[in-house]
Amino acid sequence: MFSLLSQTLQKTTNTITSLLGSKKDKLTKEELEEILIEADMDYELIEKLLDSLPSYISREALEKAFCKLLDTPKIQNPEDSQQTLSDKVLEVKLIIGVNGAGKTTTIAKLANLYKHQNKKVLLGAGDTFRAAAIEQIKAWGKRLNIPVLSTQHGHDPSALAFDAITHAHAKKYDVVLLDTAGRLHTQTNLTNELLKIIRVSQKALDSLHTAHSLQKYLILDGTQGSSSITQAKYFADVCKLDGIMVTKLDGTSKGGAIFSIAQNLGLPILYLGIGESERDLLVFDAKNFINTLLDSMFHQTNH
Ligand SMILES: Nc1nc2c(ncn2[C@@H]2O[C@H](COP(=O)(O)OP(=O)(O)O)[C@@H](O)[C@H]2O)c(=O)[nH]1
Ligand SMILES: [Mg+2]
Repeated sequence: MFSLLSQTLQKTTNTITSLLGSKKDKLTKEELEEILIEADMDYELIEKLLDSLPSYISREALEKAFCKLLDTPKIQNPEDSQQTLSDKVLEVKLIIGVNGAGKTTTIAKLANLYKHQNKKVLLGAGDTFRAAAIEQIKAWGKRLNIPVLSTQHGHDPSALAFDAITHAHAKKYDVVLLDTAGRLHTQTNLTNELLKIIRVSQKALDSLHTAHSLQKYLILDGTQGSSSITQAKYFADVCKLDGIMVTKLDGTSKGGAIFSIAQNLGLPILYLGIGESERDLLVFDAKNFINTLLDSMFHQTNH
């Protein structure tokens, strides 16, 4: 029986097992180094990790070291908050990232998830830069039967954010998922635009005099592996991010980059994108992730 996660990570784990030739009881530093390079952990982190390990590395030792890498400063996972119906909070989630990272698809997946948690969800078509982006999110809305608030191509996305929040409050929605544009070639514009969306959204929420939260989630393309860290840092510098979601892990052998992303940004990884449909979203479980990787390196132990 393969779990969804082990299916998703199959390219990464197959690469590891075939590099090793067979599963081991202990790994040498050279073997581990080669595996981690292939799995796209960034080299600085590989060196740091190898320094902390003995010459012959047991599964237990590596498990401990891996766990440490994913134990990011425990910023409370905003997705963990359990709300009772009596303390209704309007949650606004701004979805940020470069073009093609998987923002709009992830919005559809999150919307589907929240809908199944009986939350009333509104989508905001905030990528007004590309006409096709507005059509794309509208198509998802239609398919999932979730309303989408949109404006015309080229219009100010912060005005759309304001309208979506005001509308969501008036109509008693629980969650607003706001799409954003991801073009990188005009970074100053992107920065200013993002900052304005955040400012306007915060203002709109503050004026409502109701419990609310504004979260900023960064979407990273998993097929880019550790090379996505530069862009991730750019976004983290522009605004205080609340968490990361890594997409397209189904199509890559660069699963080791998850460690690099978590370490370099010090942010929780919340979800993994594991396909193109609305159901292809996995809550990130560090223990499970680590054990899946270890299973491809070591003989099974009885723990
Ligand atoms: N295989 C796979 N494809 C994905 C995943 N997430 C998004 N995609 C695809 O990546 C492409 C870009 O996604 P999109 O949501 O439009 O990216 P955006 O530009 O950031 O909004 C689309 O073809 C999606 O179907 C994922 O987790 N796995
Ligand atoms: Mg999009």
